[in-house]
Order: sequence, then C-alpha cells, then structure tokens
Amino acid sequence: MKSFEVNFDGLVGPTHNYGGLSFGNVASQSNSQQASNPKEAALQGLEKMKALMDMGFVQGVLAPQERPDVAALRSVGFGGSDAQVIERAAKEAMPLLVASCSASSMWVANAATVSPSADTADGRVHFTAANLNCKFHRSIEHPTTSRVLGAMFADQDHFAHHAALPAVAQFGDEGAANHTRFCRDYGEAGVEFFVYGRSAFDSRYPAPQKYPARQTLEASQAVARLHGLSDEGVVFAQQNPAVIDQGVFHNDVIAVGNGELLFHHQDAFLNTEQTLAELHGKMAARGANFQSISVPRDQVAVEDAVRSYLFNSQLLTRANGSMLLIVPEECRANPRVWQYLQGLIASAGPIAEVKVFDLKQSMQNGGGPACLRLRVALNEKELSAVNPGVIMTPALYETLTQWVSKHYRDALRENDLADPQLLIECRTALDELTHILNLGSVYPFQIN
Ligand code: SUG
Repeated sequence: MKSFEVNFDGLVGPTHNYGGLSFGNVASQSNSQQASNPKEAALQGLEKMKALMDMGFVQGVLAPQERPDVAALRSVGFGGSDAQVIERAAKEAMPLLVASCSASSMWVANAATVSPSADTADGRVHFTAANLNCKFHRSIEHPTTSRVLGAMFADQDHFAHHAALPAVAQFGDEGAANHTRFCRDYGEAGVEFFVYGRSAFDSRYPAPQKYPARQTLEASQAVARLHGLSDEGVVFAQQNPAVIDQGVFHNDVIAVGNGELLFHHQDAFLNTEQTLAELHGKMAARGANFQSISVPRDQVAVEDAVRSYLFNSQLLTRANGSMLLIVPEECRANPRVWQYLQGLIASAGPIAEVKVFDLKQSMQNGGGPACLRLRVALNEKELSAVNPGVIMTPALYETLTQWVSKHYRDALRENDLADPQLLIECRTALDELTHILNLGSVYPFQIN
C-alpha cells in the first residue's frame, strides 16, 4: 500500500501579533511590541502550502483558534459580558489580554505528537495533544486543538486521540517540535526520536541555567507509552542544555529529520555519539540505513542557527527519492548559512535542493517553516479516512486566500487587542472557516 507524509500547516489566525510572550525565544522577545500584519502572515503561510501542493506533496491545513480567549480570561477572574471581560483585562492586566490574544496555535509542530500506525501497538495513528504548559498563552491551546484534530481525523478505526498530559511543568510537553520519526518508507515501522530538555524527577540530568527547558523526559516517555511504541522503535536523547540557553527552545530549532536522514548542528545533543549510535542500531534492526549530517560549529555557529532558522526547515522526500530542504529567507540573508547550504547541495549528498520562502511575519515570533507544520504519515486507507475538507486543493487555496482578504486586518498593535470588535471579527471569520473546512462546531463560541 502506498504511504505519504502529509504536512498539515497551521493557518495563521486573525490576531497574529508580537506580544513578546516567549521567554527563551529570541525572536519573540526582540520583536515585542512591533506592529504585525495578520493578513500578510496568513497569506505567506498559504503561499507555502500552495507551493508544496504544486510540487506534488499532499498538503493539509489546520485551523486557527478563537482569540481573544475570553474563557481563559474568565478563568482568571475577569467577568461580565465578553466586551467587559476584554475591557477589564486591558485596564487591569494587559499582559494577560495579550496572552489571550496570541495566534500561537499557528505553530502546529507544537499542537501534538503523532505516531504513524506502523509504529503503534494497535495499528492506529496516535495523536497526543501537547499541554504546552511552559507558557500561559500556549497552555490554553490544547482543548481546541483536540477538538480540531478530532474533526480532521475522526475515524476511530484508524485514529486514536489522547488528551494532553497532566498540566504541570514536570510533564511539560511541546509536541512534535521535539519528536522526529525516522523510517525507510513512511508506511514501514520506524524509529521515533524524542528529544527532551531536562528530567523532572531525576536530578542527575543537567538542565539549562538561563532559559526554560520546555520538554521533560517524563513527558516524552508518557507519550511513547500512550502511543504503544515498542522499545525497539524509540530513542530518547537529551538536548544540549547549553544551546537551550542560547535560544534553542525546541529541538526543531537545531535539528530536522526525515526518512533515514538526520540533519543537525554539531552541538544539538548532549551525548551525540551515543545518540547517533543508538539511532543507527535501531534503524539497522528495521532494515534501514540511518545517515546523519552534522553541521560544524566553525561553519555555522549556534547563534547563526538561531537567527537564520536553518534547522527549522522542512526536509521532504521528492518523488525521485532525493530530498528538498525548505528554508526561510533569513537563511539567504545570513552569509555563513547561505554558503553552507551552497556547499551542501554541491556535495551530492541526500539533500539535493534548497527552496526559500518568505515567512517573515511568523519568523519574527520564532516560527519557521517547520514550526508551521504538523507531519502525519498516513497510508492510502488512512488518507482516505481524513476529513477531505482539510486537504489543500487549488480551489481551497483560492477560497482561503479570499477568506483571509475579507476578514483579516493588515496591522495590529497592542492597543488594538483591547478592541472588542476584534473578537467579533475573529468569531465571524472562524464560523465561516468551519464551514469551508467542514469541521463542524469546534470553537468555544460555537459549543457553549
Ligand atoms: O512557542 N512563539 C512560539 C514559537 C513556536 C515555534 N515552534 C517550534 N519551534 N516548533 C513559542 O515560543 C511567540 C508569541 C509572541 O511573543 O507573541 C510564540 O509563542
């Protein structure tokens, strides 16, 4: 049976803004308070989806969330009508209003961890929504994420959904941003690679000193258990705490993998040799030939990786078996990174081509091409069980670009978030979107 890796990209929501909400994420902190352009952000994202579809990849779309999240504001004590809740939060606790307005669900690499059916004990595709509990603005995503994923992957014969892990820092889980699956073919059993930043219960593991380690070993282990993965099919590795302190807040800022290949920075992991040897051994036992490309720090420093998002790229297998790397414009703007990439393509290795995309609106919040997509490996039967409304087609692309042009503002600053009209605009747009994508009722304003 044929199998595919489908990229489901997060559609940028109407409240995309620069709130400076993510301590430890250099771009988020340094662009705080700038004016954003939600319309441009959404169109940039759609452009990437269309380009992948045009290249022959199966491309999906994941809906944004209702923001401002009035229910989140009510849960911390703001009352009255929806407009009054927003007005009071703006007056008394602007940082909470900003957090409740974040369009951060666009970075769907953090929406969930997904294990394909070939890896799981019950032969279904498993999803665990990420609790994202390191940051308030992200911790409020998972209930809607679960409903949206449930509406996209509804067939229980093929898809199993797990609620987010317990909402405590000890089970901090950031989803697929710290998870990579290696395999020979998407439909064959592979090796799932979980990268954590610290251990919550075992003090022998080192931890970063300056910035938070968002993912714990215990959360990664819990997800592997929930998904019914076998010991032969998993590798756990610790991220180098020193790079977290340099702004590598997720492993996908310093490494990306696909098929049999891991593309990573020399300093990405704590015990690199041991990690690579384990991956090699477990892949060999699956009949696969694991390969890795280590980018040396004297060619690309960690700081260059963080600024350019070289590793927050999409590594895709083309029909002829060679690989394509989708990188953001910021890679072309960095001479060391760009030179490295030219050498990489010329080396006749597995990565044959680099394509550059303008994702500046998202990049300024620390979200590159890889952050914007959730990968779901599916066989033909499973693909036909996915809600067809969320699979990108030329017609859907046209509809969504028109929908964005109709509903989105082209500038948003902090004081605009206090405008109760923004909530009405957002709900109107999302109500229409649930019809376009055939999702049913998934938003709090639709179900309460
Ligand atoms: O969680 N930025 C996101 C970026 C997530 C990137 N995802 C991956 N690497 N997979 C975050 O830090 C910033 C929002 C703001 O500052 O307005 C933010 O949430």
